Amino acid sequence: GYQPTWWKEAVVYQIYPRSFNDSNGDGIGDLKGITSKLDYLQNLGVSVVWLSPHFDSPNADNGYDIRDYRKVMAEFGTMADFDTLLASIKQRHMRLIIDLVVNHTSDEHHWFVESRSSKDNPYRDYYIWRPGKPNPASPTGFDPPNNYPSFFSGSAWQFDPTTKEYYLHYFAVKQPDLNWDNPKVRTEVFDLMKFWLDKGVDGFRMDVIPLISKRAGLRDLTPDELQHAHLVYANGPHMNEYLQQMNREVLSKYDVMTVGEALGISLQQTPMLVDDRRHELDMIFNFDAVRVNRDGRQWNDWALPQLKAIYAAHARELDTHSWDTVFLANHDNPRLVSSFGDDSAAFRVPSAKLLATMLLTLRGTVFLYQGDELGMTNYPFRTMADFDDIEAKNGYKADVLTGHTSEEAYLANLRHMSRDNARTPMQWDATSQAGFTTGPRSWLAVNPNYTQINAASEIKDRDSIYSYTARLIALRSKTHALVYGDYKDLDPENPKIYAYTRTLGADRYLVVLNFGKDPIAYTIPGDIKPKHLLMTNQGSTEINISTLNLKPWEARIYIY
Ligand code: TEU
Ligand code: CA
Repeated sequence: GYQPTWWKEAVVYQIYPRSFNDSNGDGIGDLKGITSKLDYLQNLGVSVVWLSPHFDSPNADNGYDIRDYRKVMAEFGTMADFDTLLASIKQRHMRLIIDLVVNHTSDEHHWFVESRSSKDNPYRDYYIWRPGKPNPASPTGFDPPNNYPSFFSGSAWQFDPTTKEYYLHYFAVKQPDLNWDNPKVRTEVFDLMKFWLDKGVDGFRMDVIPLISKRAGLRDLTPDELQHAHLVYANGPHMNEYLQQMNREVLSKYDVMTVGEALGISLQQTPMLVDDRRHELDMIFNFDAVRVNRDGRQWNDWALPQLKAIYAAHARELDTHSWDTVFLANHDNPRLVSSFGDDSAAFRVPSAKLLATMLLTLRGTVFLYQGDELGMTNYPFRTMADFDDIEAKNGYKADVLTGHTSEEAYLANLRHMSRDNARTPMQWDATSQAGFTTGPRSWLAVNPNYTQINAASEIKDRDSIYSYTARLIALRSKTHALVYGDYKDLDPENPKIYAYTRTLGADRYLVVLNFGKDPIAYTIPGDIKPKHLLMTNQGSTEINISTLNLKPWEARIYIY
């Protein structure tokens, strides 16, 4: 049996507000801009919007560095604009979840301003301060307390001259980590969560939530651990205890959904966060699939059986008590069609549709990223000046300026991997700046392919990626078998075809995906006879046969 639940059936659409729609011509997307596009989202058929951070921030990391959790970022508008957005979403019977970024704050948050001012300040213990190791040869007189690396290059420790101690920052220097072992910090976080829940938001996406509990003693990492520090940073000794307290004191009092961004958590560990008998989170994002094409920071070729093996592991490790998520893109990853499909002129449209078919027929709550419903692509970056992202810029200093990597190699990798690929403005129409802004420029350059790839032309075209995605969402939304049904991979080793079934009682669905540019005559394993063709991205009509003549990047959904 299964328990129908709104958030299990949800199709979530992620909005990166800076890049979605600019209402006042300053080149920066804003809340009013989002509100004016809600019909677009409703017509697409998504049921939940996830808004990346909209809080007051100096934008060292585009809002993932929060200065005031109860204030709207001035560039995005006012609290009244937020209230209007929320009310307008609810009016359309959709829901809104917001980003909860509480592993760290901005260094401009007043807690940190106080904390760094003296060792006996009441906020000192809100953050993680340690004395350095004395070293007369170092300019400050000290070395960092341990060898922890930051995700954004260099040490995870920053020396602060006022008190001559170091503070911990897993991400940017301007993102000091909160000390969750301090009960006052937990109370502050729970209070700010209630502030937004009482306004009516429907839940949270929780940024790097497995990192909140730090290892006792903060010992040095071994050379091996240094290769994957996130595995040590995640899943600390009190993580589950703090999440249970959060659930007890806050989440359990509201009808909301939670999804943790689970950096460093393996599929095997996933039930430790999401098993519904534990009362922690509803679901998490596991990175195995979205990062099958990289090794650390390096872009890597990937093969279809690897991806299938990951989805098989999802099915194996998550039982009926642990709900899953399905996603292959977000604001931290390159564009869906460029990474997992083929963004060449010949195959961009069918491969984007194939990927949408896969995402919307796998098991778990589906998360779509803005622009992927149009088949937006990676950006043709030429020089370092084209990038905005702190990760790309810090990496350049750490890798290229030190001579470890050549500029060409670094740029070539960034073209595949850079987070800015996904952050270029939404392509609304073929007018200047893609209709994103009425101003002369946008904060990050618009992809020059906007004259071909844009919402205005796709909305009116029944064969567009947008229209096809809308039909898929409608199908999934009314089909419990595609949400709750069992998943079975029919042909795990096949290097080109991904064929699987989703079944719930008597309802039986077959999905066949040709992952590549070769046409293939494919014989369906077992004695599955496709009876009724529900969706195809290539206009085929074949039914009642066991060998399918698949065109390049063809996707089909059958009832059998
Ligand atoms: O991301 C954390 C994360 O795990 C990454 O995808 C991260 O971007 C990458 O590992 C860096 O190498 C979250 C947010 O989604 C991201 O935008 C923020 O930059 C980060 O946390 C810090 O808040
Ligand atoms: Ca604006």
